[in-house]
Amino acid sequence: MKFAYNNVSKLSSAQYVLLGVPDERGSHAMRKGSSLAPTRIRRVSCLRSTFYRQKKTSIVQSSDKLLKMSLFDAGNIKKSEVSSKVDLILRKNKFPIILGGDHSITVEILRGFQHHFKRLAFIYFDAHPDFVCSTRKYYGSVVCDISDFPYIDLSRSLEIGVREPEAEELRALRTRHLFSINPYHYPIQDVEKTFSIIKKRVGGIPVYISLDMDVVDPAFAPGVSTPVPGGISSITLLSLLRRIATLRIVGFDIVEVCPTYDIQNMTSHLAVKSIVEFLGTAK
Ligand SMILES: [Mn+2]
Repeated sequence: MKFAYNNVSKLSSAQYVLLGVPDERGSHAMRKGSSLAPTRIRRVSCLRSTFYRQKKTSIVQSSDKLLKMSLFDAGNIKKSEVSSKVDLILRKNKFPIILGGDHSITVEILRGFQHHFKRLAFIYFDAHPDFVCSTRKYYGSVVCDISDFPYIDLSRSLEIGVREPEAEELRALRTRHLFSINPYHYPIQDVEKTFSIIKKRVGGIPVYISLDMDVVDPAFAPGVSTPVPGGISSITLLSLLRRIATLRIVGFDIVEVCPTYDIQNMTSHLAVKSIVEFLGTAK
């Protein structure tokens, strides 16, 4: 089953290319199941976005931009294929949207960016900094792993929603000068203010968005591998994505959705809505 908004039959005619990576080998979480997310998110996208009005209609036509955009769902791929596939998508001037899987997939995605950008900022939505450097190549070391890439500019990047850091990660954030908007110290729900900070930080250079669904409060997104209370609401996330979509965004991933712990697929619904709102407002 393809993502509901798939509307072209080949990669070359698409503006956006969606890929699923059903792999959770990089996760150390007790809760298993994030490898089921790409398939579940697609199925949920079709459930909600398809309805009957005279005849079967395939998508909710919520904006002109959404109607005009072209998206190709290229299916699921192996983690080992991610960087070369992303490289190919970028070589063809397309925009990659990747569904994980665990968060370590982001490292493989950004490896695929290396020949395309001299300088790249990231916006990292996550309850955790993922900035462990004492252990590497797993979902807790993503930021340390990607900071090895010379084109990643930590001084222009930021994390949003971090509320359960390890001591080692707090030190890394400080010494490596990675900015973090922490919900204990800052009202992230003030979307305009938050966006003005984001814009000041990443504005003017190409930006990659990584969305770990555990940034959202478990009340809105219970189906994640490592839920942490005190997260942002669905509407805060969606409003921020709509603002961020107007910047120079060059890629987007959604990771750590864990369907086995979800309630009525509400986390997959939010994942679909996140993509749709992004597509509906992106430049
Ligand atoms: Mn993460």
